[in-house]
Amino acid sequence: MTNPTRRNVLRLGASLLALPLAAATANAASHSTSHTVVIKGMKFTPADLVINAGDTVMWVNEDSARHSATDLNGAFDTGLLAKGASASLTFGGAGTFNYRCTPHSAMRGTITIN
Ligand SMILES: [Cu+2]
Repeated sequence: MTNPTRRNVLRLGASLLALPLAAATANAASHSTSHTVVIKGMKFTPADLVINAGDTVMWVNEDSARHSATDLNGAFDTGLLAKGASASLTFGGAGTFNYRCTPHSAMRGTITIN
């Protein structure tokens, strides 16, 4: 556990935080869940993830190549993650986000928040 793994904690931008916070907060307090998306073999697994508002998604890169999870509309960007690095993001409101890896445009994923 002495490996200096880089870990980013991200928050969604102002536009998304403006979504109903009361509902998201109540949900987070009662049954917030953490989900992991593994980046390996030049793909996101699971590529399509359905979560509840208030849940956290952590992307972990297990490839030698550096990858990112970057929303197509600019809502979030993990930045490039080296092998073994991870980034976490908490989603506050309902919606669907389509994201890709910045250097590898064929790598695609979606996060759907209920
Ligand atoms: Cu990539």
